[in-house]
Amino acid sequence: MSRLIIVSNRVAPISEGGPAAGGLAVGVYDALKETGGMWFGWSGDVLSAPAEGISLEERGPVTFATIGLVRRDYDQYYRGFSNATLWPAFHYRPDLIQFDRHEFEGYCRVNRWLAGKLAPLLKPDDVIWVHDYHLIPFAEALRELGVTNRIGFFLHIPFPASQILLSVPRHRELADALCSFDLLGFQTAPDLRAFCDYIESEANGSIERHADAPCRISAFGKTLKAAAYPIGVYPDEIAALAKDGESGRDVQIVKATLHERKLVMSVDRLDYSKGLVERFRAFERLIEHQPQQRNNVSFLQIAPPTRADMDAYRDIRLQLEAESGRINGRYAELDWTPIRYIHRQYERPVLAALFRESHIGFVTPLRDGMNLVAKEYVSAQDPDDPGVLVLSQFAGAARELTGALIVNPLDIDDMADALATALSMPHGERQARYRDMFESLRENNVSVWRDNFLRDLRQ
Ligand code: GDG
Repeated sequence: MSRLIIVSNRVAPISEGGPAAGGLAVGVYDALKETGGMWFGWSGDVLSAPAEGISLEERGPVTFATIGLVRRDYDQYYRGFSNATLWPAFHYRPDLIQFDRHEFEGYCRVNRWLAGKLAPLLKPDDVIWVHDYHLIPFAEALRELGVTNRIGFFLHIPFPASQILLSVPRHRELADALCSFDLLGFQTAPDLRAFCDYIESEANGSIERHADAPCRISAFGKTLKAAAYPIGVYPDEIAALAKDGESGRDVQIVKATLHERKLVMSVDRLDYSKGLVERFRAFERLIEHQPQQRNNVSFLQIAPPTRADMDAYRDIRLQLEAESGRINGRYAELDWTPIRYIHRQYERPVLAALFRESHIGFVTPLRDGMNLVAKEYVSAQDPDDPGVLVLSQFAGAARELTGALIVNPLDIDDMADALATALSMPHGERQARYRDMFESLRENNVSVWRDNFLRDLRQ
């Protein structure tokens, strides 16, 4: 069997218990542990002088191959074009798009540089799987170096509608670069459709569509395949983790301080795409319109920091601090704080156990490629007494988790109503919804996601 080479912007520092906050790291690491292979990318270090070489570290069947970035590369490639241009554009936030042509050039330069570092490590039959928006030009760069291996690309975030993509300067070069891969994978059918629409309407390309196989695309003088591969989790592993953690200290503290109140819970990287401010307001609306709930429920939001050195992320943090302070100031009692907002990371087993303890998983991104937290929440539930998932229609996961209460994250009343419905949902209905969702998570777990993608890439 050929080796699997995973390439992603960030190679997660794998600690005991798995990677910390970040869906790509979680999904990719889970997928790679089983097959073994190499994971190549940025170490997360920002260096004052260019890195001399790659650091290679073996952990069981996985070799981690990492390299640091110098400050200018970090600023242009990572903070700049990846996260100040592509991230907002692909999450339907053209109002937040910043563009600087030097950053775009830095983005392409770093992709070529990384490709140059990987090429000498490759064997002829390696299969290369590149992940996410930081690395759109990566296959083109490898091809320029003469690499002829199969190269696939999976986009973890949404692919935007053509009219949004058109607002990104140099969008044509990006689409052209994407077409240098042999296979493109998207999270959902709408993302795939958006890409195909761009190819047909803006790039003069043609698409051959097949019912149960990837479509075939011809554009920019190249041919490739594309399909949707919704990423999953390992639900049974998460369920076991959650059950084991029940008696843990953190969970006991939360339980003791709840005084029998029900718990609504959310976990997100602190990102403006996650709809946190609207979510806080929806919880406020619930306790405003239904005063009897005030003594009945608490809301726990865990939001670890991410990209904290960027303006848009500082803004969302300040906004959230102001909102939680305002709402708590207005409604808190001597023995009850409505919102517990924690800007810090927790260990995976603690999160799983807290999910199991909570009556509602409140997952309401404004846009999300998939959203693994929604899947983890369902996985962690006690089958005898499961909680209810309230989920945004704009999370990719909403297409599979149809047993959730689906809401529009911009409609505060809709979300508050869903919380009220969830709080009073009968036991039988909670179980039926949970069973449906758990089954679908089992059927489409991370291995299925990986195996489907790699099967299509190898063919
Ligand atoms: C991108 C796409 C897509 C969060 N806080 C902590 C922590 N986490 C873990 C969660 C989950 C992961 O990080 C977050 O994954 P999401 O999928 O929810 O979101 P993104 O980070 O935006 O991921 C997303 C994903 O890639 C995969 O394709 O679903 O749409 O945006 O696993 O549990 N983990 C720990 N401590 C925390 O405090 N240990």
